[in-house]
Amino acid sequence: MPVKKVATIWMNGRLVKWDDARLHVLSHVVHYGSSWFEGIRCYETAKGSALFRLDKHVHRLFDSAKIYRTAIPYTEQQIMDAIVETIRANRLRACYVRPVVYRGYGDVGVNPLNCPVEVAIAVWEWGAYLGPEALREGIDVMVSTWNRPAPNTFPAMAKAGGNYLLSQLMKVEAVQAGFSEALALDVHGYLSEGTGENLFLVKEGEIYTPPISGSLLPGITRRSVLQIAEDAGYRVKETPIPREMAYIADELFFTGTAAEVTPVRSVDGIPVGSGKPGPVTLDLQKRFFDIVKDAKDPHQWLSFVYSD
Ligand code: PPE
Repeated sequence: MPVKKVATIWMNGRLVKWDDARLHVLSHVVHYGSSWFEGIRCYETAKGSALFRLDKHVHRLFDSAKIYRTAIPYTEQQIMDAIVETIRANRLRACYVRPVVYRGYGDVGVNPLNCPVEVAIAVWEWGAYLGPEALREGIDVMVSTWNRPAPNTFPAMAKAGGNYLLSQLMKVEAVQAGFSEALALDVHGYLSEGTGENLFLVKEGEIYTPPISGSLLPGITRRSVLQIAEDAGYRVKETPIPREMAYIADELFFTGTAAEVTPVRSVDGIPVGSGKPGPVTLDLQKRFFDIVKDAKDPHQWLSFVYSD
């Protein structure tokens, strides 16, 4: 689905026309994957347009760059303000926000240090990530033949552009085999995450998710769903999970900014539980949407974009 254009994109401190947000083909990022990015959703809530956990996302962007010894030439507050400014300039009520930091045009060669650190923020309207039915009906996934990176190789805690080459290998394999999404194992064979989502499963009333040592992005939706589950009185465990748990779980679901809370109805052709989204998944999905749609926000996770 092509991106729905809006008027402007924020680039290095100013708003430029959508079609003018370009970079040079010899930019470092094009050759060596040197970018760090975020995905943030702005929801049209009952109390007005609001960004979900803006501060956490912007902080993770700075953490991602820090791992790569890259200084972003703005403060976190300036990036948060620029995000709000970009949404307002495009008069959007609900949208997806993509801030990206990248090494631009300077030297060619692996060493990034002589290439400028540039920042852009794009916003556009983005619906359900895995298709309109996915949130209601659940999706079919396959365990990828590719593994997540081993410790001390590609840092999974950085949301770096280069990491998504692996996600692409997994996604293309899954889609070409007729699945919606891939589920990846870490190098030890434990369940890790999807190509752009964290994984949860439910077994005998308890909720499980792999720990951050499981080669995964520490998702902000993951952290939020863990909190929502605890608030609701569920027992939650962050623990290594063997592959076969995915086949015998009562329920399985993905979380992510784009994917929100998406039920998984089969793994490798084996139905998860009854083969339909389960009650715990649907309860957590509802509690998540109560926050972002109805603005029932006990933890102050929403920041409002317009003052009207
Ligand atoms: N794991 C990966 C690999 C990942 O990319 C994401 C977000 C998550 C987990 C969930 O993290 P969080 O959004 O903080 O809950 N993936 C983003 C990009 C998706 C894309 O196709 O682009 C997203 O959901 O915005």
